[in-house]
Amino acid sequence: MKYLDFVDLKYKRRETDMICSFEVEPDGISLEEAAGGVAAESSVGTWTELTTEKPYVKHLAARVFKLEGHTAKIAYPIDLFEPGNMPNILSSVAGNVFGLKALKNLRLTDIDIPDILVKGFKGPKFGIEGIRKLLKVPERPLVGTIIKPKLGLKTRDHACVAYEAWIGGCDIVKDDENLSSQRFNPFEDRIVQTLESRDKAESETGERKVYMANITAETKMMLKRAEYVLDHGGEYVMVDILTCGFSALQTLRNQNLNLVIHAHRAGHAAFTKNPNHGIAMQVIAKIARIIGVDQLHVGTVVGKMSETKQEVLENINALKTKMHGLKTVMPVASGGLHPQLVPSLMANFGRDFVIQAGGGIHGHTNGTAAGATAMRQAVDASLNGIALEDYAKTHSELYVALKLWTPS
Ligand code: CAP
Ligand code: MG
Repeated sequence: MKYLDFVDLKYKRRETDMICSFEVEPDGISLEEAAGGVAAESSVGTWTELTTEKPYVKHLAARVFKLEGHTAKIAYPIDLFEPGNMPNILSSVAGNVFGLKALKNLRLTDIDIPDILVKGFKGPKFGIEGIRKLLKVPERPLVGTIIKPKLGLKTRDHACVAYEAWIGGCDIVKDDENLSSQRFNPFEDRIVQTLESRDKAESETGERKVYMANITAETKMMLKRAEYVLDHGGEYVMVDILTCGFSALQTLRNQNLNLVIHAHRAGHAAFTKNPNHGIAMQVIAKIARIIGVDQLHVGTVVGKMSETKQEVLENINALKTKMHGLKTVMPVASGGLHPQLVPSLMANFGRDFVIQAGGGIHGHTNGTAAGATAMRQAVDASLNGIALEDYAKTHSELYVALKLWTPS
């Protein structure tokens, strides 16, 4: 089969087909041939016709069934894939194709995995509903912080900063994406001491508090650390899902541990940021949901990272839209956030999300606890439709935060 043999604009997609949308920018060949090339190289074909081809292979060929502008929709017959094996699926549809010389740029913008394949994965264990039940926070956005500085704090100091954040009003405290078990803050000591801080903060505030321990490591070690968190009364783990890889994430989820999985996406922008090439974040979001994370970073629109409003709304939609009976995933807004941004965050996210701030809490002039309180005050004001400036007149922590971070 030649590249053009993989183009069939009369093809009627089947319910069991996987459907991928690509933005295709050819280099020196026609758009149709380039789109056919993507279908070929991501299914059964290669750059030339094969003498080894058997007629029974043809039914496995992916088909370009729609070509509008530079958007190609490709249908992949289900038998191309091994059920329950996400790396295998991605090695086809998100594998070699990005490197073809015949393509100037190629971007996988969306993926629709059929019910029969989704059933091979666990999906989220808790989802938005389960997390709200666990934290006993029925409605408002959750407030979280990342321990800062990212690295370097000794275990004792880490646990103290966590305590301050919880006492000030944070629901969630998490490790930063690059903290694992370095000499200055070994994993097991950190778990014990930080969960002690959590318990103390819970008994003093009467609020449920959670700690998202970063278990990112070699897979066996990651499972051991997840068990350690569970054995010491932890309820959440966090994983850098892209640097760990979907295989490791699947292994963790398939243990079916009674732990909420928070997914950090460190490294995503290497292939999600360039609007003409790579993989759109909403594709990653759907994959992570199908495998079974409970929370995922989706961008902020207003913070320090570069995602557009449209991209962030697409990411949120990928986590919350109806999808083959899967639970929803809690979107996480993080990156350069501070109290002044809460109203615009809620305008884009609604109430079902986590507002996660590191610098925007630990950078507060009066310290971490005041920073956390200011963030809660901003949420309370926004929930009640009160302008932050007005609320700040009677809430000093918020007043200080607005002074500090409101652009002049
Ligand atoms: C935020 C953060 C998060 C990023 C991740 C950081 O800290 O801890 O890792 O938000 O990006 O290390 O930058 P600040 P994204 O609150 O101090 O900015 O959420 O876009 O994946
Ligand atoms: Mg971070």
